Amino acid sequence: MIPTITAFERSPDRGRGLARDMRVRWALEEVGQPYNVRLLSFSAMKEPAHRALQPFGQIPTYEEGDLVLFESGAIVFHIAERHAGLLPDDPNARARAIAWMFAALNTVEPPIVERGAAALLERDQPWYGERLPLLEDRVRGRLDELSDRLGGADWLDDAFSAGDLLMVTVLRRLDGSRMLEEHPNLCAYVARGEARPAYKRAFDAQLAVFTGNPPPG
Ligand code: GTB
Repeated sequence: MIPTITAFERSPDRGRGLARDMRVRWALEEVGQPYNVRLLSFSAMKEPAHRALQPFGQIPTYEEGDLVLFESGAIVFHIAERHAGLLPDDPNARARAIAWMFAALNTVEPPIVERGAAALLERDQPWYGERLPLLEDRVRGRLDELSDRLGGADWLDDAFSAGDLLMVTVLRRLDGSRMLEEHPNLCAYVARGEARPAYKRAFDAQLAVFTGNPPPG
């Protein structure tokens, strides 16, 4: 059964792979699962037909036979559970990889999203200049801690896992902020993720939505 995911018809990032369908595409590419993509306009995302799949009117969603999923983390977890390659077989290593999935989404992503939302939506507010350093300090705190834990390792817990996949996509949202560059090991970590062939295929596929040039094959 070929799953279908949803993605932006016109991504505000102009195909830089920052929208959350990227993590789902990457997971599917890592496990070698072909997939279809249904592109949605912003208005279609808010229609009842899409809200029946995604209660908050967002992308991505995942449809596979009778199964409909939303939340990118839940979708990546489902893919990792059903296919080899994204979670270790050893039960303890598997549990630790899942902990890193939650850490990416619950501990590291929120301050990054908060900062991004402020930069996008609050820039004209008189208090923006005072608020931004506070938001950036929160991001820096998390990056310091993550950098300390990663140290000189390639991945967060031995082999590459769905935890790394999510963490790399979360850190990529700092693109252009110069905050990641304060931690060379985190920059190298993100670059290692981006160098994976599955990542490149996923990136090219979502960029093609923006350029209108689908990758060959
Ligand atoms: N928790 C949900 C999940 O993980 O699936 C969050 C899903 C979500 O935020 N989806 C966004 C969306 O549909 C797209 S990814 N937004 C439209 C809406 O809420 O009305 C967030 C995103 C959007 C754009 C960029 N960008 O252009 O850089 C980056 C990230």
